[in-house]
Amino acid sequence: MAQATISETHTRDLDRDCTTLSRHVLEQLQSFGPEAQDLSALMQRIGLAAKLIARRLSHAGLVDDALGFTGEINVQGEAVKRMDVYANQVFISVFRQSGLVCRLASEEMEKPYYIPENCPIGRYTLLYDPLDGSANVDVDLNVGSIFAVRRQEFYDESHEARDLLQPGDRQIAAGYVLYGASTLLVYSLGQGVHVFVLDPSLGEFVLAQSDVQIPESGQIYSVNEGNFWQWPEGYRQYIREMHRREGYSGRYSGALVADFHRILMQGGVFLYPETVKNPAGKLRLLYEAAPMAFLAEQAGGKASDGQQPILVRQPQALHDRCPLIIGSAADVDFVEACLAESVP
Ligand code: AFP
Repeated sequence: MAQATISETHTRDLDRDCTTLSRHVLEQLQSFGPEAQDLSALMQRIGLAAKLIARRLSHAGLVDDALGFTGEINVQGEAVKRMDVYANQVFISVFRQSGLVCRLASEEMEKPYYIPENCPIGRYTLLYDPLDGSANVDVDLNVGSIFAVRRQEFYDESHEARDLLQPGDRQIAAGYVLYGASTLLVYSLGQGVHVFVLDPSLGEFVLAQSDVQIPESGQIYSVNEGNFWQWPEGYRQYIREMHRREGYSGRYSGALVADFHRILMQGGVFLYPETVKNPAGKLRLLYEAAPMAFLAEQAGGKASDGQQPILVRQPQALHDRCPLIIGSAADVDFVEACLAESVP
């Protein structure tokens, strides 16, 4: 086989290092038009938010006021962590004076946050979970950020974000950041799923894998089995079946981003069923389930609430919750079949 010349090797390495988020968006959209420029700049800002959050997480144990709770309760009725507040504020700060996003909606804010100076030209809304799995922060385990981008239809606050109450198939981009052994950013513009790794020496997210496909099936199931007796019977039947099969492993970290990333790479299924405590499910539709469902479908997988695909589920309110079954197509089908069988 012919050896690559030194100059060919340099060109290949440099090309790889230069495939940053902003360049990748332009390549994907094959355009330098205004929409492509906006989305490219928007992804770059999300990358900046991710770097700021990763930086703080990397030495949180040494920073006063980085760990623990604030003493407040958020709109979801959950105790707010200091890192939740910081991460939420990071997204607001990076989008100020950007001209890109007029409105931000997050798990941590009861109502959408308007950035008036951006509104005359900012045509998008960013929905996000700033720090998914934040209970993991204090024990130095994986956490993530989840985001989705939608086109904005109304530009004043009196409409109360009614345009956001539309199914997830209206998302134009979605992704997540995984703060793990390395910091990863995974995103899709509706043209496949692509993985970027933060190269600390460059301070840039660099393309590591493009067009990731979820395996058709896998041997991992990811669920909080502590809730077993709170689930509908169909989920219990599915888990009993997994216990009987050889080669299957349960893996659960308490952070959707981390658990989904494993499934994306290795196949299998993540489940968060409805429970007695959370009869509508625990995960938030608009900024957790829908962005992940967008990615799953783009990677050839599936995402369901047990009755219908997540991407067609109609939200009734900004902070709606839903059950989530997501991952390899064959595994999601099998969970749905167990649910259908158990219906009296
Ligand atoms: P936060 O986003 O409030 O940190 O919640 C994390 C999460 O929504 C999701 O990432 C996990 O999969 C799930 O909750 C864990 O919940 P349990 O602790 O009930 O298993």
